[in-house]
Amino acid sequence: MGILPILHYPDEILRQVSEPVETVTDEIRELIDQMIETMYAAPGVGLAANQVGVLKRIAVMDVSSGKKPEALIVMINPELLSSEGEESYEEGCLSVPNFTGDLNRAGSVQVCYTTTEGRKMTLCAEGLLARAVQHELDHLNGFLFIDRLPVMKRDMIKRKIKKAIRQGVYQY
Ligand code: GNR
Ligand code: NI
Repeated sequence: MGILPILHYPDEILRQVSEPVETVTDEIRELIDQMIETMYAAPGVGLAANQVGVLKRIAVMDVSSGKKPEALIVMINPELLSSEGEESYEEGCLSVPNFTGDLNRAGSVQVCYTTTEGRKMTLCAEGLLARAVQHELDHLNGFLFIDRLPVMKRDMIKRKIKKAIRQGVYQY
């Protein structure tokens, strides 16, 4: 067990497309345990494996932020089956610390995935969980929420991060 360092934009690892998990080995389960610990420590409501430098299609989520143990969801090889509606919500990301932006995404989604036990599951999500699912799926495909912001807002965030890096007050 242990908390893993979270990669920050503009790390190129965050831009790679992650590979499907073939079999859920002990090594994968160990990684998942560390991802869970890292997500709760951050704290965050979700975490994708590439945020801790592993290019595998794994995401963990808990929109109760650890208040309800049963709210923890581990998705291996998640696939979006359908999405419905549109909602605006203020989104943030542990890999883009200190910046948020309002984003339109589907209000509800249906997603299938493999569980830690190797079972296939289908989940219907709405609200913050639907938001987190779409955000984590983006990570697995090399996207960040800032890519979906209006160009003005996106460029402003990128400029501020560049400046912060120059000043040595932003670590990545
Ligand atoms: O902790 C997180 N909060 C959040 C808020 C709104 C929309 C998405 C998220 S996910 C984010 C954690 C994270 O970066 N996961 O990849
Ligand atoms: Ni994120």
